[in-house]
Amino acid sequence: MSETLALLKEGVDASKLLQKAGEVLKLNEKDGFIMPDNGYYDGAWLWDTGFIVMGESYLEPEKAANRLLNFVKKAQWKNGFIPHILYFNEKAISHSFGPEYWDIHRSPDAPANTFTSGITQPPVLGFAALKVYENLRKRDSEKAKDFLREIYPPLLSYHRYLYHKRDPEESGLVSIYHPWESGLDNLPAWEDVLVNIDVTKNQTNEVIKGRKDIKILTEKMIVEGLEYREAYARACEMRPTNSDYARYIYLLRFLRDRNYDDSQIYNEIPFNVKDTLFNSILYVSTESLLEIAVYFKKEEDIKELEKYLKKQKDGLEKLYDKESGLYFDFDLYNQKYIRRRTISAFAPLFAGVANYYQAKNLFKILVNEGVVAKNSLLLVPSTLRSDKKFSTCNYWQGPVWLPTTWLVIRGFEKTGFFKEADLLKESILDLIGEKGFFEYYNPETGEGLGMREFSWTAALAIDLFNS
Ligand code: 9WN
Repeated sequence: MSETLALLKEGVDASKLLQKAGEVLKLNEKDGFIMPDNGYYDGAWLWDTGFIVMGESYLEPEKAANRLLNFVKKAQWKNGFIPHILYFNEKAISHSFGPEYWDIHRSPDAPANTFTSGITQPPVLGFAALKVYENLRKRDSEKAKDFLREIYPPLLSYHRYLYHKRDPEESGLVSIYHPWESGLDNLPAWEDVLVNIDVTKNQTNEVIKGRKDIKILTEKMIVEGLEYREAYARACEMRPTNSDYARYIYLLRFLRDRNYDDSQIYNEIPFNVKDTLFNSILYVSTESLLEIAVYFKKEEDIKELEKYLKKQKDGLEKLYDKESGLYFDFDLYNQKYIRRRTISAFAPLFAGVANYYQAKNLFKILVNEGVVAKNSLLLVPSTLRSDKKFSTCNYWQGPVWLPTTWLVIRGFEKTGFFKEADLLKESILDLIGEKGFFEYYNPETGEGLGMREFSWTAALAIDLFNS
């Protein structure tokens, strides 16, 4: 065990770190929501919000419950859909593409007077709600019950939207329409699908002008002492490329031009993927909804939710590839598996779908092909080293992120690999203790990358410390 962790375990640095984590969440609060960081990401993101309220619920459960309720109430569309960004107003100065790009009010389902994106993100809200409930119950069981009663119907209608509109062929697996919906924006897997999309030079040039993310990141590094050219080069190294972005915008327009109407989109969109990570997360959130339905004795809902789960489990099992020992996403548009070595391959552990032998093998792969940092602790990279796109600093192409690390830790726990899960937990907490709450980290040097004082890093550290 490393020195930092030993200190953390003794409770010396732990209390400091937890206090600091709480401060990060406060720092990033705006209009009653918690932004991913202090302003670069201007809005409330879906899966960030889920993870954030889980961590916050250990500190201030009532606040966390209200925050989650407000997010869902404000962001949800009339057809149950929950978007990946809730903007605070029409003029959000987002680092990327703001409300005007989405123009969501073309859809009759969009909420009036609210500005959101038109795509979703990994549906963590079901299990996040259950965690918030558990922590609130310790303080006030009546309030906890009221929270559950209020959050259940909108979440059920979100899941119904996903199971029906995103899986009309009833395969059990729901589809995503955009790399941003996966939450793992530039995962190497997506390049195999995005090749379907031809973008012109003009379209790429137009994107370059709109890339506030590179501009803001460059300015931040200049403030930290780098020269313009170096800062700009580093910013480009850490983020998706211009041609990725041109394709993101192509897909965004594809959805917008069809008024976000799934019946016009599903069979035509060139990015239609049965994503392992998205489906594993949905599976666990549906299990949580089932638990709530049982609690409130909702007989019809119980049958419905059990049906979704059974089909989805069968679907997830079909994504297993015996030869490599990994789970692969399925590209529905091109009818083929996407054989890339990414963190999504481990997500069925979290769903509890991977069996003992698969889990054992997955851990072996992580040790052999994952990244062992210099202090010999084991970090979970977003893309495995053996994938041809592996990079130590480019966004989801190798760097270590908290949400994916958390999913893998909880996944090994679910399959009974507690020692292995503990090693991963200790490694990541050690890294955070040493470096602080970064957006992501270089898996070899541990260097913090992207934005600082990042909300989900702080929130999930709180969760990992507590359970
Ligand atoms: C696009 C907020 C979000 C995360 C995503 C992460 C990144 C946005 C971007 O930041 O995505 O949605 O422009 O980089 O990839 O997982 O939710 O933290």
